[in-house]
Amino acid sequence: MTTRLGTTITKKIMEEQRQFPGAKGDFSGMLYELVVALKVIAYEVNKAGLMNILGQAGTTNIQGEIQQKLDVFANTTIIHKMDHTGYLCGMASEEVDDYIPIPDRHPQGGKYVLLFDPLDGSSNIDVNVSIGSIFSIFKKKSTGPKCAAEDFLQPGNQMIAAGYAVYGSSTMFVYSTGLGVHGFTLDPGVGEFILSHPNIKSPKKGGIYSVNEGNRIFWDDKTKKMVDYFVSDDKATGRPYSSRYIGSLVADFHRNLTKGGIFMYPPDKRSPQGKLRLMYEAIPLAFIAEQAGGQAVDATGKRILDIVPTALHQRTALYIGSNDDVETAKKFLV
Ligand code: P6P
Repeated sequence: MTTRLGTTITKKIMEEQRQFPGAKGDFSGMLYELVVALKVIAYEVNKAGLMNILGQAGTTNIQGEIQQKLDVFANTTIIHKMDHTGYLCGMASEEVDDYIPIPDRHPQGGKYVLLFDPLDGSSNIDVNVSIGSIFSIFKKKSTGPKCAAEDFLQPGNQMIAAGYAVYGSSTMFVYSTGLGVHGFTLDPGVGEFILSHPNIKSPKKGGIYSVNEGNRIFWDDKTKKMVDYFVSDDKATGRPYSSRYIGSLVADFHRNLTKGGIFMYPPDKRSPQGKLRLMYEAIPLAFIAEQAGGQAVDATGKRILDIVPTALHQRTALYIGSNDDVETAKKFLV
């Protein structure tokens, strides 16, 4: 519905559902539930400083990373919100070793799988810097009521929807079902996401580059030359670019999505495969970037959405953002 508030996310999801002939509302219902889970996480994140929910949880995740209390909270919130909806046959989380089947006590036979990073940018949680949640949604491919590994290891070009929440100066929800990228801002007074950034398109060429320069000594020469290009003096091509790096992928990505620019996480001596995770970081953001007119490639210049995954938590290098800036980066990769 459109009220004095503007277009609610419910209205936008329904509008989009009508563009999919034969849609019965399962996907829409699933997205509604996911949005509620993200609102709960936003509420906790925004008052974290006032509660005993900051700091470390005293556990580590599959990645070997020390879990923050909010990491565990966000992960549990999404799992418990989504596992009994009947829409999913399984889930996969950055925080959990293997995929998460739907418990037998809950409705079975869901048509979708959900993969997510429940709280990305954990190192920034306790210092009040923007963090986010990222998700990918695929259609179940395997036969039978339960999901199988093949349902989770699909290339991004099979994805049906992706998005993220960014918990910053305001809470935003950005998603795409393949019909463009739409951004919603949470009205905390009403508790509803209102359409604030319809049909986001990234500038074809930006003026920002985002990379952790502290890793320079671990880079190969191609990477050093690429980054040096963006900071060389050449007015005709708008260089030097400005450096902006928050250390929260969602926040860095969201800024570049709207303002234009390129985010790079190259492979290096410490992370030869790259640091970021393919299934629930690179692929969903690549889907969004392409829907907004940008692109995303790995260290070989290959389209992220065409990578055929072989492992749930596999990592990748990532060069993502404005079309022309990623095109420039590709020239240094080959
Ligand atoms: P570095 C956060 O831990 C994260 O996974 C992404 O959100 C972020 O882009 C990246 O790692 C930052 O890594 O090595 O620059 O601290």
